[in-house]
Amino acid sequence: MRRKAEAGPPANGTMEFSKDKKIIFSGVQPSGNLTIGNYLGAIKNFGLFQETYNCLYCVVDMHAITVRQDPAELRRRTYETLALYMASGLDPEKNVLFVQSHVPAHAQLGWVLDCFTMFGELSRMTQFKDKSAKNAQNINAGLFTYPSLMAADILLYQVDLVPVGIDQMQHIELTRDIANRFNQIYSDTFKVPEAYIPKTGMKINSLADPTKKMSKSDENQNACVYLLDDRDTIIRKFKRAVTDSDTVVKSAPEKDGINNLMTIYSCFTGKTFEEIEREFDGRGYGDFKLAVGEACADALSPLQTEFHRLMNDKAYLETVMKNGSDYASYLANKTLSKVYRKVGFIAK
Ligand code: AQP
Repeated sequence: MRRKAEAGPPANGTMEFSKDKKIIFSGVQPSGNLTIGNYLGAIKNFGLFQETYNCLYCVVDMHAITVRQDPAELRRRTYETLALYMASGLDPEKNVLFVQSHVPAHAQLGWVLDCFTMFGELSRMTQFKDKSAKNAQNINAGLFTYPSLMAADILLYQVDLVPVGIDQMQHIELTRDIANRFNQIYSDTFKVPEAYIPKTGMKINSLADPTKKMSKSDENQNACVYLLDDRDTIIRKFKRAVTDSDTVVKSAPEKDGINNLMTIYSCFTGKTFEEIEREFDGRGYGDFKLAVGEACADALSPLQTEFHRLMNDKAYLETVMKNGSDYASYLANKTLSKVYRKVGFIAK
């Protein structure tokens, strides 16, 4: 599909949204090396929608600086996150792939929405409490107002559905509250979005402490399996995963470690918990851990090959970013102008 040359969508890209399709938006922070938690909870599911929805997927670099980042690392990870989106199957001809800081409307709407988000609401956000505890030396205003910027990311595009892991549910609920509040004051302006949370994989836990979420910013490298870990490292990490003193591969409420490994195995193989229990009947945790490691390494291998191919072609990644941000800006500015007019700003 070609874009129109007259006023309207930019002409340099290759895709244009269909009026008949609903809209999807999601993002990932380039705040560390991406883990299988990010993949199974979010990125793997993004590809499910590309034929049936209009999809926008963003690398949210502005969110990443709420925690101090090394600038060169942040730049590298921004390219890498985009390449991982594509290596996971997102076709830039069918999805708008872009970098948040390339579309100024995010920051512009973020400021407006800051003025429609309550201090008490932000204070209750679990992620703010967790990250402030982890970064006690740098509890900055951006960390606190992160959810208003996330609301702007979503509301700019009149989004229907946001695929995320369960940890982001509280932020989506706040986004809905902000949208409803604004709509009530100024009449309908924003679509009120729904979250899409996968049934299996909504929360992958740490291999070192299976009561905690696996997080790319965890300092313990053995707690996480990174998407770019090599096969031996993946298998070694699963072999060392913390479980319990039982030996039977069977899910139970108190067996956090085994439940987590069963979830991961289920996500990578498509097997149900009952099938997994049957497969490992009479075999110990050792056999099971090895099988989880192998299934994970097998699934990630083609993704890694494609990732390395893409990373060798920075110019292509930059073209994808540029086309994506041009089209995203075109869509975002429509909502932003409406918002500016409604709150009483004078049009330029
Ligand atoms: N462990 C997880 N299980 C399932 N889903 C997860 N997600 C993150 N961790 C898990 C989902 O991945 C998407 C991108 O997350 P993000 O980068 O926006 O930030 P996050 O949720 O804070 O992820 P991390 O890995 O914990 O990053 P850091 O350590 O930087 O804070 C989201 O959809 C998220 O739900």
